[in-house]
Amino acid sequence: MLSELNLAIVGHANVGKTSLLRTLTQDSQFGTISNKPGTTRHVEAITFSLAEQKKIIFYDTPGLEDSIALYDYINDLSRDNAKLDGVDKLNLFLASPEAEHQFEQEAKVIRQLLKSDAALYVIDVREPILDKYHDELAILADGDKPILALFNYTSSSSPYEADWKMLLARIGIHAIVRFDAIFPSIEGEYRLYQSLSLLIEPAKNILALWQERIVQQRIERDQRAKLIIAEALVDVTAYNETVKDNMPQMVKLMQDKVRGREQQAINELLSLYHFSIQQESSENISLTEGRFDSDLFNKEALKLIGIHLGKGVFSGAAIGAGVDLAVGGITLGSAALIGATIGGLTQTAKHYGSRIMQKLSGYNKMTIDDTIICFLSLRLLQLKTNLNLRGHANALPIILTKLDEATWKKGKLPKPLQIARAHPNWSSLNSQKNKKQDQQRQEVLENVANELE
Ligand SMILES: Nc1nc2c(ncn2[C@@H]2O[C@H](COP(=O)(O)OP(=O)(O)O)[C@@H](O)[C@H]2O)c(=O)[nH]1
Ligand SMILES: [Mg+2]
Repeated sequence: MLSELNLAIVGHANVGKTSLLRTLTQDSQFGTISNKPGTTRHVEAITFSLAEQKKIIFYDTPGLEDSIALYDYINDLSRDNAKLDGVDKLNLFLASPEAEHQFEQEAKVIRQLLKSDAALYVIDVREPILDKYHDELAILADGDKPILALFNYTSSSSPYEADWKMLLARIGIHAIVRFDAIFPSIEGEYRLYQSLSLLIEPAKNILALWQERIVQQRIERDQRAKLIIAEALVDVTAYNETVKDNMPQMVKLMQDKVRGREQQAINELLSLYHFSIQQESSENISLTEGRFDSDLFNKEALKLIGIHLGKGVFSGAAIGAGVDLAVGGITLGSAALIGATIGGLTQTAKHYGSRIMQKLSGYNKMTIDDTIICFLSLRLLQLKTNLNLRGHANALPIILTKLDEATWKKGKLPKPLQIARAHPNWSSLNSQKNKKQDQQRQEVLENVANELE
């Protein structure tokens, strides 16, 4: 049994080696990915310590760029000595002057291959078989290491898969798995490690521990994500402000604080899952450079993910006191009194001023509307679902899809969250100083998190 598994990721430039490693290690920060060949210039190791003092070490290698010339060079070097086997030939090459010059990059790959226990040979199956791939494989096969071939880019089918299988078989490589580094499937990953375990029997134990660790990491991230969301929801639900003379200004202040709180939760989720997102998009609700494109207080955005609110809700009737979107997602005090003022509130913005203030005298708490809190929860939950399934080499924008019918989207807060309404001191958005982190708040957080299934 091995105590340490050294696994080299090899293959031509630009076939997705670095992408594969990001996906397998669930870390989008690893290495540099680019559609320009030759982005990875050195061997880069990433080590994971496992239980039972075992280790797995992945090596990302540069692409074998000039394999045709290298193949000829190696054969020239060993021409006069028919007794040399593959490993001898590679060592002869590594000791030769060109290993430091013309083939410096290729030498790094071969050195790493010889030091590793096995190699994953990554193939872009969209490519037809060219001479350079043939020569590259012949060189790698000389290393006499167990090689698992990985067909990458398999999310769409390729006419060349059969040709690749034939070429691999002729070189003695029969272990093949299909995968996609950008759109990985859990089963694909499972099959990958099963195949490796068969190929490198002594590493079976390490591979099992590694898989356990990955599964455990998924579970922990999901649980932690729920708490991050619950905390944001409690903060926003418990938040209130006292009505002052200038209500539109107060509404804006509250909206900004809640937007900021949503952003904080998004940042925490992205960092929890080790994602950095920088791409652009304009579909549905998408995340651009780590921010949702559409505003939390935007009525159209609610519709986009499938929340169709009846008129009643918007006018405040359906959810008790909710004047909500009429004043930008902020709910005012008491149902009875608000009921009397709805006419005035929903008509035009100019009613927001002191005239309303007069009508509201005696009712001075402003809170965030249930609908907005539900919308917030859906946005964050959708983001969590997306991050749970997302490959770490995927740099495409995150787009929230439409939702199924659910209580949350009908604009009703779950019971555990409703409790937070009565505890303004639980909210980090409130300026009250006595933010004691009491036991009950912690319980509510956990209960809310449990509702987030
Ligand atoms: N669609 C798709 N694109 C991929 C896949 N693997 C890599 N890419 C893209 O191919 C390009 C090269 O990937 P990279 O990991 O840098 O390749 P390397 O040179 O072998 O390390 C990048 O633009 C990746 O986003 C895959 O499985 N599917
Ligand atoms: Mg690379």
